[in-house]
Amino acid sequence: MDNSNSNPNANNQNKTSKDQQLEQFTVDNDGKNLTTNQGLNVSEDEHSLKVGERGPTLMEDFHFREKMTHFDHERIPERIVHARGFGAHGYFQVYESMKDYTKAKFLQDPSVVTPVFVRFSTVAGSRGSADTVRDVRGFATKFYTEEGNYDLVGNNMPVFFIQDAMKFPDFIHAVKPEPHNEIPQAQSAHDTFWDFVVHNTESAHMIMWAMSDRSLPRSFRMMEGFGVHTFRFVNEEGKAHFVKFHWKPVLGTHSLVWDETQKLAGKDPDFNRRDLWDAIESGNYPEYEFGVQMIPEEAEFDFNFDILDPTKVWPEEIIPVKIIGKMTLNRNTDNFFAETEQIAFHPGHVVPGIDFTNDPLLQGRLFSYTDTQLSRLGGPNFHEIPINRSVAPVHNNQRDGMHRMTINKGPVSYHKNGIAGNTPKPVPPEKGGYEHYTEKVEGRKVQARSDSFKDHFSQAAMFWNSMSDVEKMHIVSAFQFELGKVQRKEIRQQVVDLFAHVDSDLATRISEGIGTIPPQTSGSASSESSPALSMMNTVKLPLTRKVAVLAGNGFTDELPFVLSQLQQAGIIAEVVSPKLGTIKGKTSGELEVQHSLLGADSVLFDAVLVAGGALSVSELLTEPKTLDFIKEAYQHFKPIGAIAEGANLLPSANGEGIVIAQENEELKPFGQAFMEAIAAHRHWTRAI
Ligand code: HDD
Repeated sequence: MDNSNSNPNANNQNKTSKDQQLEQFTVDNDGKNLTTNQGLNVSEDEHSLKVGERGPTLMEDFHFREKMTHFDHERIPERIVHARGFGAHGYFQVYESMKDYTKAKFLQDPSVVTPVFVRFSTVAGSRGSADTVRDVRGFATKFYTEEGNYDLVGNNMPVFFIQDAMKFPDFIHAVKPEPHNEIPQAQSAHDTFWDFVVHNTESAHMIMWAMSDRSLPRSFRMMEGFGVHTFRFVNEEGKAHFVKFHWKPVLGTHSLVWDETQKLAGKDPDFNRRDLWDAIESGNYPEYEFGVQMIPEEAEFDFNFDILDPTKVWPEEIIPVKIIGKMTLNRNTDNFFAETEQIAFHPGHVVPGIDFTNDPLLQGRLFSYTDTQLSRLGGPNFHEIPINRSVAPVHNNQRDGMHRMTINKGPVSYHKNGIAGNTPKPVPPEKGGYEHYTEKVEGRKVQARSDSFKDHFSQAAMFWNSMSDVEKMHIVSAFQFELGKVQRKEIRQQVVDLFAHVDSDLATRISEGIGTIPPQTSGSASSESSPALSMMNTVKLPLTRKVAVLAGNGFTDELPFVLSQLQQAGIIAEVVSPKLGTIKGKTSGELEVQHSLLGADSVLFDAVLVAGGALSVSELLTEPKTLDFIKEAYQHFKPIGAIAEGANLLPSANGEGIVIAQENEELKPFGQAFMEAIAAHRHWTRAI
């Protein structure tokens, strides 16, 4: 990916306003004296103050006490959900003015660069859990706009488990480790989760997504994002549109294979965060296009689902996604805690031109987020933490509280006042002050749910109908794996019975092998399908894919040629060999070995290339892991290329995604075919 011309951070002049603001708070300790927090130079940092060399230790050692006290308080409460996350800085630009639909300033002018910070996360696991567990991924974006911070706090799935925020604590309690023994960590494969599902049937649609490969993203860079709720765009004239937000990754949407994710959880629990970090460090900046689906207010009731129901998608074939801009992530954090851990998102952080709807899930979220920051970040001044500061100036009469940083001058801290000329003063809407949309609302106070929210199965069936055979197979296996871990047989049966309401074929297939009675009814809750829901129909590009090049001393000359072909296409090739160091070619050339076979695994790569040369092949065979490495890549449906004798190590000489260069064959077409196989991501026909 050539980002050289599109990076506003490429030189000092082009730093975003947020980068410049953060710089004021950034401290570089390199080459500096060691001091206490009071600025006193410290002369001794290894030995506490004692009476004689063998003690006792003295209380008087203020540096020891300060160092220890700070250490003792280094931890803050982890997020109650989405505890494990990883973030990066970047910027957003709109492609064309959206002024017909919204007055949001950051969506008006393509030349305006809006700084962003994005935090990706898993939901259920603790902060130290593995990246690749089966889970929904959070996709939260903070836009530092000139009108204040706008937070789009979404997920990588477009629907949610529940329809009313009242149920959120129950749902989270059910999915988190069970309270009596705190088992299992970061997994939904346990009794309480599935007990919740069968008793809260509104979750059926989201369960289909959670059991699909969407739960196993190959990379944060290859993951869609969704605002989930229906929001509102409001333009200068006060005209409103209902709107749903989408992030579409430029690299396409791709997933791992379940067996691979489980192995990765042990081999590299940081797989997704390392991938994001490395991509940004190497200049392969992740890009996501921003899309909106819009429905004019008058059309609110034109659909066979309630557009305010967060368990429903708006099928893209009916309401197209208009692509309106692009986000690029181009800078890693300087400090994980200060930035990624302390960032505080809130769906209620909006700007003029973006408003809420009456979605009862969204309404509840509007309370929860600020509330959670109070205990997580220790008080009401978390907006002053550098990563949370808006780039727009902040002036109000809020005062004091724990950890207040701002020094507000003067005697006035109230409105209205005469002493300060009644400032800070409210700004009228026509001058940019936020005005809530004047929606007309009437009705009785009730604790109930609209009948229009009560169809729990049609879109779950639509999702199932939209999947390819392989995707369906993975969904069934996921259900079987999860339910296989459920101890209570009656819950397993209830799940089968519940999903019989979605699609009897699905339920019958789930039922096979989990000791339950298959459904007695047949049929499906919907005959509709939406091709946009299948990941098979996504963008397929070889860019930034990682290839393990298995080679030993004596590799033949074709290898360097193919490697340069791959490099030119933006593919990352890393040499794996029995030993670290360098390996020599049969006639010429030398290659640096990046991984010894001991430390490398096929699950860490997207594809495998085996070098030619009888010597190289026999050296590879001195390490028994070589054959397992290739076999595992094959079982995970990955593309495998081999040059000449290298083909002898393959478990199969033909089949989808297997590309072999015979001796003396022209190499260019081989390289091309291998790259196409890499772009295809996985070669699923091996499974059928
Ligand atoms: Fe939430 C965090 C996304 C429903 C209450 N949520 C949180 C994060 C994401 C989401 C991405 C992590 C943000 C970060 O990286 O710091 N949440 C969602 C989506 C939902 C949703 C897409 C449904 C459409 N959430 C939801 C409900 C409630 C919450 C219904 C409660 C009423 N969520 C929280 C929270 C968290 C949070 C407890 C935990 C940490 C935090 O906010 O800052 O307030």
